[in-house]
Amino acid sequence: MRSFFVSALLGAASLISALTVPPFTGTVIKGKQFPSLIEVDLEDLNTGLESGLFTSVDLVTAYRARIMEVNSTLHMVTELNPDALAIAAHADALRANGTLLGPLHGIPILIKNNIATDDKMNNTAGSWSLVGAKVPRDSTMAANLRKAGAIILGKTNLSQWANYRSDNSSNGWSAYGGQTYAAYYPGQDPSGSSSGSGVSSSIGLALAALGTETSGSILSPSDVNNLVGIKPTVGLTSRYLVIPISEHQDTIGPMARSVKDAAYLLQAIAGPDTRDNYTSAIPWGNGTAPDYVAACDYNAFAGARIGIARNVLEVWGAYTDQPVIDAFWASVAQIEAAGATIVDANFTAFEAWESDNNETLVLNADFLVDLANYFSELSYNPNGIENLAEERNFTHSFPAEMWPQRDTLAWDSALKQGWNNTSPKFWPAYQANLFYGGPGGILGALERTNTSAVLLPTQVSPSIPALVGSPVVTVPMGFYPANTTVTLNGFGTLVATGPNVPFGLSFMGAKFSEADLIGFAYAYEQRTFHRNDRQPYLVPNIELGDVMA
Ligand SMILES: *[C@@H]1O[C@H](CO)[C@@H](O)[C@H](O)[C@H]1NC(C)=O
Ligand SMILES: *[C@@H]1O[C@H](CO)[C@@H](O)[C@H](O)[C@H]1NC(C)=O
Ligand SMILES: *[C@@H]1O[C@H](CO)[C@@H](O)[C@H](O)[C@H]1NC(C)=O
Ligand SMILES: *[C@@H]1O[C@H](CO)[C@@H](O)[C@H](O)[C@H]1NC(C)=O
Ligand SMILES: *[C@@H]1O[C@H](CO)[C@@H](O)[C@H](O)[C@H]1NC(C)=O
Ligand SMILES: *[C@@H]1O[C@H](CO)[C@@H](O)[C@H](O)[C@H]1NC(C)=O
Ligand SMILES: *[C@@H]1O[C@H](CO)[C@@H](O)[C@H](O)[C@H]1NC(C)=O
Ligand SMILES: *[C@@H]1O[C@H](CO)[C@@H](O)[C@H](O)[C@H]1NC(C)=O
Ligand SMILES: *[C@@H]1O[C@H](CO)[C@@H](O)[C@H](O)[C@H]1NC(C)=O
Ligand SMILES: *[C@@H]1O[C@H](CO)[C@@H](O)[C@H](O)[C@H]1NC(C)=O
Ligand SMILES: *[C@@H]1O[C@H](CO)[C@@H](O)[C@H](O)[C@H]1NC(C)=O
Ligand SMILES: CC(=O)N[C@H]1CO[C@H](CO)[C@@H](O)[C@@H]1O
Repeated sequence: MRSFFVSALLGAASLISALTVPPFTGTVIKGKQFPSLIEVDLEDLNTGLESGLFTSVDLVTAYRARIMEVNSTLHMVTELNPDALAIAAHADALRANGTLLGPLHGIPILIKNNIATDDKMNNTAGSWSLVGAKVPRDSTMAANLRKAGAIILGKTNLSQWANYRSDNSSNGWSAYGGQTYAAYYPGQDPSGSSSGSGVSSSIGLALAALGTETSGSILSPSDVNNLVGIKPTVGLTSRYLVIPISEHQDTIGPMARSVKDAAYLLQAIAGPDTRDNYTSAIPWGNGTAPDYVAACDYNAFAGARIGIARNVLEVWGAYTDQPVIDAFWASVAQIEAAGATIVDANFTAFEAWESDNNETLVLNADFLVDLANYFSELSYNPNGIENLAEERNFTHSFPAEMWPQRDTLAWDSALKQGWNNTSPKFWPAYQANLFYGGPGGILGALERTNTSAVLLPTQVSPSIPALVGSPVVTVPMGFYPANTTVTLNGFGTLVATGPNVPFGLSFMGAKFSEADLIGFAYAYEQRTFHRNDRQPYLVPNIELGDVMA
């Protein structure tokens, strides 16, 4: 099985190298040229909507058709919102009479299938146990999107339970949604756990998507799907009615094709929420929030001090491929040329952290409590599951959950641990995390070196900021070259690295410094535009012009 798969992929490799990449020709609408939906940004869409070139109904129709074109190959969307066309028609009616709810008015957005909506869509985290479950109201993320005028187009596939179930599963696989694949190489590992959000945003199946992150689940799929991903500070975006892993590490953020689009989305979803008291840490409270869109500044590097976690690069260099390292140092040179002062900003406790296991203790302890809390919020709970032990029983006895081929070792370990985040054992474990992420990690590095951001290749950036809930923004930095040897994931079913697979650059900052990070990410993106260096092997053909005939 494994060797058959590999040889099928080697055939695909010659296909890739033979690919001469055509520039996207876009579409003609009412005699006017309009960019392809894989290239449009929010401002393009708003120009088209405002000038009457097309409507939000046309947008929903086009995006749905594009989803149908590639869904049977990539499995990136688990359900479409049956009300999307009606919501779009309402947005069009509001626009026609001069009511605009904001820059996202009438714009289709996909959300990960762990962010609940009080509508006809399921919220499952990819598990059959939650199919049919109901929530008493929208999650705050969904409510904020709707308040901003966005159309929730559908739900994206994910690594089941946001990758907190198995030790031997594959990224982007869920029992309910099947196996998601990325679009830059046949059979490509989409990474996870916001896998479907990454694939969908990358090939233009919506303007952009929301993902969630505990450690890497926005950053890593943004990395391999050629996207900008913002992992916000824990507490900047409310987790209310988002299926949790850990209250100390979970956060929700945008995955988009440009920094500015990601900034528009962050503006719409960020802010305090009485239903998630971690949001009371937002330093500006209910006062004036930063303007993330205005933070997009071509000159952001002028006079900035930017750090490099050089010791992390050295320790993890062995696991990071040469094309990534080369692109990283080329990027550092460009950032310096753009006016930044570059200094070492080492994570002094990094090597000690590598052999520490307190993060697992904290996540296990949080998951036991936070998952039970989520179940208790449901207004309809189809299988009456109230806690992790019962969820594990369901999963072991429901054949479509594919147990034991896909194990439940993460849960076995949490249940075996036997204590949760109300135990006195929790505090020292959490304090250890705060040390490795704080004084010994990113926060200490920023403070000691008086820098505004620290750089790392995104492949190695998520772990340390995850420990303290600090923000990271990733931007496309390059692609593996055509002669890259194909390697498979641990499960043996997906292409982990191979020709044409994208990778990104991370800007890591202090808590609630998203506006600064967005500025740097924009200044880097506008100088490099690496997103456009290569194209996916699979792109839907249907454009707005095709659905408007
Ligand atoms: C995706 O494709 C499958 C198989 O072609 C189909 O059954 C399913 O309805 C599609 N899902 C969506 C959301 O379009
Ligand atoms: C605009 O249309 C919407 C939806 O039909 C309606 O609720 C609203 O009252 C209208 N506003 C104005 C100013 O006409
Ligand atoms: C939600 O799940 C139910 C039960 O399987 C299904 O009938 C329904 O179509 C799903 N909703 C959507 C929007 O796919
Ligand atoms: C936050 O809310 C949780 C339950 O929702 C509660 O256990 C905790 O004590 C609260 N923390 C603060 C600081 O209010
Ligand atoms: C924001 O306003 C809400 C309700 O008005 C209040 O409960 C909350 O404490 C305020 N949060 C902050 C950080 O000021
Ligand atoms: C950072 O770490 C690297 C690798 O261990 C080392 O060579 C360098 O001197 C360190 N920089 C500072 C400022 O400590
Ligand atoms: C957690 O951190 C403490 C303090 O640094 C350390 O003694 C302990 O060995 C760590 N536990 C694990 C499981 O790594
Ligand atoms: C957490 O641990 C406490 C103390 O052992 C226990 O009473 C409580 O039921 C546990 N909570 C959950 C959700 O398991
Ligand atoms: C799990 O299933 C076993 C065997 O069917 C049963 O004995 C046990 O009580 C169940 N545990 C929970 C928490 O439901
Ligand atoms: C996954 O692990 C379980 C045991 O934990 C094992 O039964 C199963 O065969 C493994 N699956 C694969 C594909 O290796
Ligand atoms: C790929 O080609 C580059 C030169 O274009 C070369 O430096 C590199 O070693 C080659 N890599 C492999 C894996 O053959
Ligand atoms: C809803 C949906 O798109 N489901 C698809 C998920 O992927 C599996 C294959 O892995 C398909 O069979 C489903 O149709």
